[in-house]
Amino acid sequence: MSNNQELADRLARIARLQELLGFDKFRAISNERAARTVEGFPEDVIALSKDRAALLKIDGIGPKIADKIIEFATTGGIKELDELTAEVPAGLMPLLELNGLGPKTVRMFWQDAGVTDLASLRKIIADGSILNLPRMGAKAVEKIVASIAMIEEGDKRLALGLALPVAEAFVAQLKKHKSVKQIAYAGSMRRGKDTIGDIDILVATSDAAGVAEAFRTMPQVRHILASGETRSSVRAALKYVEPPPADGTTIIAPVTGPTVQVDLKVVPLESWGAALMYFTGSKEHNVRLRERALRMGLTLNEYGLFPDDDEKEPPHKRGIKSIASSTEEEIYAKLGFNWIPPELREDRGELDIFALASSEDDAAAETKPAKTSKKSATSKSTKEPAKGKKGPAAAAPAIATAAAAPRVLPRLIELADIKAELHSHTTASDGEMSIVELATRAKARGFHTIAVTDHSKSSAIANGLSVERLLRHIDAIREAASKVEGITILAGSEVDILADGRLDYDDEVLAKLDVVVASPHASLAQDPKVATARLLKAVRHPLVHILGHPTGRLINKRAGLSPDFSELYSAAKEHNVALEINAHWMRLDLRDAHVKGAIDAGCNLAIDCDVHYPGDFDNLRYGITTGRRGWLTPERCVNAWTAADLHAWLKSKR
Ligand code: DGT
Ligand code: CA
Ligand code: CA
Ligand code: ZN
Repeated sequence: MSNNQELADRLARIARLQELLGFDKFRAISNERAARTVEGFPEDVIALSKDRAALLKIDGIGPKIADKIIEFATTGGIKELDELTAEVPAGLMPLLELNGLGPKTVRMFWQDAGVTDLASLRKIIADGSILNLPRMGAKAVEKIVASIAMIEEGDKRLALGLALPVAEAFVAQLKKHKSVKQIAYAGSMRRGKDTIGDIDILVATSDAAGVAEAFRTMPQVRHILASGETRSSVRAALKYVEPPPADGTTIIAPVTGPTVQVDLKVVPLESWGAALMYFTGSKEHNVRLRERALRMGLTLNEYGLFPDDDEKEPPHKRGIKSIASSTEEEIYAKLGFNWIPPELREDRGELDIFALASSEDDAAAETKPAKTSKKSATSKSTKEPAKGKKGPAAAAPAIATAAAAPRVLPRLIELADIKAELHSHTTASDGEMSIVELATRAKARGFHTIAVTDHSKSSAIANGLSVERLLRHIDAIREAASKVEGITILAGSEVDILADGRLDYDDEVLAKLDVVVASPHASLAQDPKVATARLLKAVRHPLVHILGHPTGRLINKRAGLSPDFSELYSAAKEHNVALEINAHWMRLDLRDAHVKGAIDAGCNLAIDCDVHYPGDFDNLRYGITTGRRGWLTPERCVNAWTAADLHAWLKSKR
């Protein structure tokens, strides 16, 4: 931050505090005005402060302000500010950020109702006492409530499952605009992260203004944050009624409730691939790509891949033709890579798969200028150590392995690979469907197997089954299995892992089940050591097949257990237990990084929907995305196995 900005911030703060303390308003105004002046002043005001007379010549700076500036210049602080700060509760200042709340009102809340921060403001709203305060009618309070919601969600990342439907609705609706040639969401959403900061939509169109207008007037748009020729930004309501009614009636988006930021960027059609790549990120992946381009004597930006001619002005602005720009495939290919699935673009090794190619260039870059010919770069590389390695001795085997390893990315799991659901609930516990309905829906999705796994006895809130009820339920499952053809219905249970790691049913009961999913549901704030012991005990249990939602985390709501994951992975591998990726967008547990850890450790994984309602099967996509982000292949996903392989594994534990 510049000197002027720092000084201006302090003066503005003084003004705010004076207002909250109810000082004569002209004092606050003079500080506020000085802040503006300093902020916009072309020279460094601090440097100027050596000459008091010069300061005083500046319009808006009187003797009192000049003294404060000189004090700040010499001591780095302003005593008056410290004194004022001490008089006002720290939580009060942020309330000034709320839309429609001026200092007078905040002061009134403080003095008349004892409000000192957001929490105490929320309290007088909740108990209705705010309505007894002057000028506080229902309308005014409603506005404050909406503003609090905005501020709170503004700094929270949103679950992918809440944001994705919004993005899809935007894309689907804008696609109808005839001028649209290409449209897609990019950013963390395209990479499939479990939470997103905002939605980034790219569009190539011959009518930028028309599309921007259509974007800003979508029914779910609640606030317009910015609107320019090539960039618009809005906050959109999360709950959106789909599909739009055919009769043309307006879709009513809720007026209050959570929103998400949506950015729209208009990009040229000829640089569609480059823009999509750039705005998909991640930043770290892009940095690696640009480094790679530079080593090849090229430069990569959101407009394309260009020859690097060391000119300051970007090549596309000088009419230079790109080497590749219209598709991602082309650009990756020109850089020596295969197309990288967006879920892998995190610089977690996805480019190092092509290690030989890049280490050649790394080695060349150390000894030669960037524009050496490819030939000399290659001949050098066998002698030079690769960058980042400790020396020739360490580098040699690394290069040898890279040469031996196949230079292709693994074939990641896809939605169509999934042929079994192994974690589902019926009306016997807390599900909404009967056994037959569940099985029929699974069959309609092309699954060969469904396991019915209702809750165990300790899950009282979830209507967990007593042993007696479970035994009857097993009979009911067997009977349904004999009635529904074309799918194998297995009798299972989602057995609670109790706080100490014991399971919720005795072994002789568990032995009657085809599938045992063991999951932690309570005591989820345990110490990591205790949690590790608890989960290991379940994994080592000879009758357990799957460790369900291993940490119990709920996105934005509950952190869940944090066991020693490497111990968990090795135990799961040793005991042939599959670790679950619970596909519900609220869980995504295991999460991406832990899936990668489990894959690297040699474990198998399960992707299950934890079906309670018919719609829950649709959460599979989130489980798949999370699996892909963890480099999961169909071979390592038990739900992608053939019926024969899956059933053989299940039986091996009986
Ligand atoms: P988010 O929204 O926080 O979940 O994460 P992203 O990855 O969607 O980030 P966002 O929305 O700030 O920007 C979208 C993409 O645009 C990002 O993944 C990479 C690209 N991008 C944005 N700013 C920069 C930048 O300063 N440098 C580079 N290399 N790329 C950027
Ligand atoms: Ca984003
Ligand atoms: Ca963004
Ligand atoms: Zn569960």
